[in-house]
Amino acid sequence: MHFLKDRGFFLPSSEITPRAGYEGRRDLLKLLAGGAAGATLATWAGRAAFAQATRPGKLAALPGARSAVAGAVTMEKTTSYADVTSYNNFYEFGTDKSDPGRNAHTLKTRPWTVAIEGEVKKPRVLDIDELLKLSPMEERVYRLRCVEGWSMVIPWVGYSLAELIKRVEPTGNAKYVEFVTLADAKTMPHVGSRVLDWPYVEGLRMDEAMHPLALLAFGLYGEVLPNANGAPVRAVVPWKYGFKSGKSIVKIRFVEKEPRTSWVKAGPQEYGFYSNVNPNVDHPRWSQATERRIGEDGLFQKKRATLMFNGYEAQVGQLYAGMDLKKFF
Ligand SMILES: Nc1nc2c(c(=O)[nH]1)N[C@H]1C(S)=C(S)[C@@H](COP(=O)(O)O)O[C@H]1N2
Ligand SMILES: [Mo]
Repeated sequence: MHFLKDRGFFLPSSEITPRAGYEGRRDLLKLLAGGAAGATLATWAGRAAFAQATRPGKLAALPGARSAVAGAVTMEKTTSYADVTSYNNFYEFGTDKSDPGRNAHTLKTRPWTVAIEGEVKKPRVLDIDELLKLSPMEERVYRLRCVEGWSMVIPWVGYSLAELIKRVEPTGNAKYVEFVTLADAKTMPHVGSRVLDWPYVEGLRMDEAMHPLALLAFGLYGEVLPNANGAPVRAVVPWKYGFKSGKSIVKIRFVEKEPRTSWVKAGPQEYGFYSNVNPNVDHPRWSQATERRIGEDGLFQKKRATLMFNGYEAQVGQLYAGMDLKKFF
């Protein structure tokens, strides 16, 4: 393949964590638990820290070293794998939260390619298995806050979107990045329904997309993404409402004009392009001041206060300095 000759685009193979290394980690964990941690093991563990929770063992392993990016690992308790994979929004499979978990088994995640197009010096079509090797995998434990008022804490596996962007070399005309996701009526039963304009499209301003917290995710809980969560590759933008994080991406386009995104098309008064989590800007039909953490909904459980930029203000607030966030909601 021609682009493999392109030195520096992909990781050298020595940098890719071999699967055997990951499998060995479970034995290592047992050793550590038994108090047998030695100096050699400590070095090794430092290179590949592990998820807060153990691997569910349902899908192929996808380990990631704990991210060193500022703010990338919240210490909050993670939402259970069962909740993360059965309470979803993925309208291509139905609008009920339980639909993706029940219906997304029909999604075919191989073969899969992601086309990089538009205002870039190196447009190309990347096979998913090449995209996986582009940069070392990191574990990021992010809050995800849905515009509907619920939230989760999820240990994702992936690398900064910036790693891909740097390698394709955007031109000076690239002001926005558009994510186009799969719309295949044969495998996605709800595509064709009139709830949204398909394909599902999302977008970011270039500086947002280049922020190290903007993640290209391939896995969660140390395994590849379940179909319901947007396999084989999705965006995760933790300071924005969940819908900005497009699932099952097939195209990444660099463009000059603000992309017309699916939710803005569906309801421009309700969903803006920016969609930064902002407790001070109500949705026209409900308050955004509080949220319900999935898994904590006991009868007397208090709602949580929603944080500005979903708690990532220290990291991303500067991107919006001088902008009226009521106007650019
Ligand atoms: N292609 C696609 N991506 C999507 C959606 C969708 O319907 N289709 N829903 C979004 C919404 S509204 C949310 S809250 C998150 C949910 O991600 P999760 O189900 O993995 O928690 O995915 C986002 N990405
Ligand atoms: Mo959402």
